[in-house]
Amino acid sequence: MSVTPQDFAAAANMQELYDLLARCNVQNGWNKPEPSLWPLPTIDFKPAAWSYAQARAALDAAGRFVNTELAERRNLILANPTVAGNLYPSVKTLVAAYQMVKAGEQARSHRHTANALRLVLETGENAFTIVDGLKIPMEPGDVLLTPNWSWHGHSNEATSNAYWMDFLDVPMIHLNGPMFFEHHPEKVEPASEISADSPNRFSFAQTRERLAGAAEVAPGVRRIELGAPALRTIGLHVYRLEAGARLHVGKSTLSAIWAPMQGRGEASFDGVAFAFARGDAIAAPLGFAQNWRAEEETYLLRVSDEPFLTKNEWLREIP
Ligand code: GTQ
Ligand code: FE2
Repeated sequence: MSVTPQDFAAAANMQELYDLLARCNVQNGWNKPEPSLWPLPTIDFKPAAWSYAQARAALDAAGRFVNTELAERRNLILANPTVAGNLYPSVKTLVAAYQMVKAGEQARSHRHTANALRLVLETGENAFTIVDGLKIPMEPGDVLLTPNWSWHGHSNEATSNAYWMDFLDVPMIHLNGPMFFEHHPEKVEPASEISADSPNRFSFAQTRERLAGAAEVAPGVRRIELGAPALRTIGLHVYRLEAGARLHVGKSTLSAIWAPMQGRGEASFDGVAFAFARGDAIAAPLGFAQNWRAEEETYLLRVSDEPFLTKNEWLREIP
């Protein structure tokens, strides 16, 4: 029986009001076990790290059992283990994966509303990502973009396997709902033209050159942005630390995944330290101060949700 205005008028006490509200699918906003708003961000995702040496061996094993007929992608999702039951995001807003395409193999073309990028770790000559009909060379240290709804597939025409890292904003799409995905009608999109200077490619050579001319942001530390921003939802920055240099990053609402493009050292999050080497992945969720130290000259790619946060004025320091 539906609740009438007269029922509310007749309520004799608070409990009777609560009983009526429950029958209308309404929760009172003043007496809840958990508040809906609170003064400062809560911490759920914690820092985590993955080793490329381990991931590479896992991909080689997968290469023995999983072919590109069976798999849309031969990839390993870096699900952050610090949140109980988490099977997908690396940080709240982003996911990273390792992927391998064998020598002579192709990964079929598709498109999706998720924005994606790759950091190339190992390739022979003539490994390509095909983006909207153009072959983009994949060389170690390159960062390649596949923006929202662009066709993309991978074609490894080299004599050795190709390994890289993928980064996607899929967790934002899971939250907001605008998920679309389709296969290319021709399986692998035909492409003959090689586009080495595509706006979707930031070659490592060009990144190194730009960093050499960039101003210091801290002693021995330089930083550039790739694109402005690279993707609507994802910002890309590369930091170069000289041997022995340190980088402090304050606590903020930014969520990022860091990937050393070269070098090695240690990253410490409020006292919890991870040694890192080239190709590793380090999840830096919101709410942790970071201290990076380079043991040799080190290039770090930072993949973050900065454009998404700044657009909404949600990028803030956390005291
Ligand atoms: O290479 O297109 O790791 O669509 C996850 C989803 C890679 C890709 C991933 C993808 C891709
Ligand atoms: Fe994709």
